[in-house]
Amino acid sequence: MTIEQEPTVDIPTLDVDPFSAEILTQPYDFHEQLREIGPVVHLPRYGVYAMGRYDDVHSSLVNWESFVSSRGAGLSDFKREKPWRAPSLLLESDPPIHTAARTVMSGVVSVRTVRQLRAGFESEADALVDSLIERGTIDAVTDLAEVFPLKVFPDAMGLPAEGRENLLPYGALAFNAFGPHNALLEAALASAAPVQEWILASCQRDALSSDGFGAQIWAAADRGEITIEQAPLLVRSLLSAGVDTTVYGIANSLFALATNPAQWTALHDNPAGAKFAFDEALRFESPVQTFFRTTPKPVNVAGSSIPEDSKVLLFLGAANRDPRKWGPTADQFDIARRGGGHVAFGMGVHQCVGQPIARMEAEVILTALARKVRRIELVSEPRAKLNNTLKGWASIPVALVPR
Ligand code: OVM
Repeated sequence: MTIEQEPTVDIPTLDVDPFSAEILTQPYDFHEQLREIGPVVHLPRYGVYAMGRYDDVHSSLVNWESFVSSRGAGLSDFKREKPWRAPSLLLESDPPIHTAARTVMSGVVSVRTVRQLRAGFESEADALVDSLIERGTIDAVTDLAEVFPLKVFPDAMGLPAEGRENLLPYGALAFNAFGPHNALLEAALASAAPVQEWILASCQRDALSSDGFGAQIWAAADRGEITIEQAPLLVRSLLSAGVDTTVYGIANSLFALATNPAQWTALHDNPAGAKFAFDEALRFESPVQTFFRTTPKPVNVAGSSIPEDSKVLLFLGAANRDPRKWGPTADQFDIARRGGGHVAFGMGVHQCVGQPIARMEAEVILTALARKVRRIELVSEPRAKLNNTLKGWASIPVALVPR
């Protein structure tokens, strides 16, 4: 190790593994420790720096020149290690290369294109919720949060029906791969080969229908806005980031609502509040807990100097519960809060490009539930789902009491 890589003396150290099963399932005490100990903390376990305060996480996300993405948004530094797949043109790039890709994607997943999908999503949501109410007791994850996005999103992409079971394992792999090479990543990699092959094949023009997001990306290549070689990589971004994230976001919303009955009642009384409930749920239990950046130069954060070539772990989930930003009730789920301003979608040039469709999916399914379900009650212990980046649930058994 060279001198520049030693931690700066005034940066405190935390001898903790944030990717251990304990912290992945119950991160909030650790988050508090992280925020309280200082603006920047060194984690010797991985030789990285970390931030958990809202203001510092926010400023670092916005400062793409000092905190670059082109060396990877995970623990691995692409300058030193070969990435597990070809780097994403969106997530793992910096301006100006990032800009052309981003511009195309913002056009494809725009508020306008998503508006056209809304009515179709609403009828899917109504039908699903009706059938679940009929059953009475369901699993809010496997019967609901996984089912809805896995129907509407691949349809909107223009994917064939066959092989869609590969989408969740691929997302799980991609998000585990941002973390260390631990047992979680090992397990995800073990069965990954056929999954990766299906995803790769599904990014090609002839695998996609002529009217979906996939076709629109290929059309942008035909117009010369991106190259033909870039088109399948951009399709891959939507398939990587577009499924698990929404499944976790919907499941986490349902967990928060089911365990806070007064909040469910408030939503049932005013289903139009679904979009605010979703933002508050993303703040309260952020599906994407962390992303890394890399410092191409030394950088000063609130008086702490982070050395050049450092990996920096930004705790979105900790920033979203920082009492400095959210006040003394930061740890409470309150749909009246108006949690806008959270960093669950990131911030700055890389802020989630799929946001319009993610928000619409969540709003539509939560609205259908709010209208039709008077109470949602846990019937047995929820089971956490472990992932190096995503926080959420494998199972949330609930009873749905119709209105
Ligand atoms: C990508 C991407 C973007 C955001 C998240 C992500 C797997 C992937 O462009 O491939 O997670």
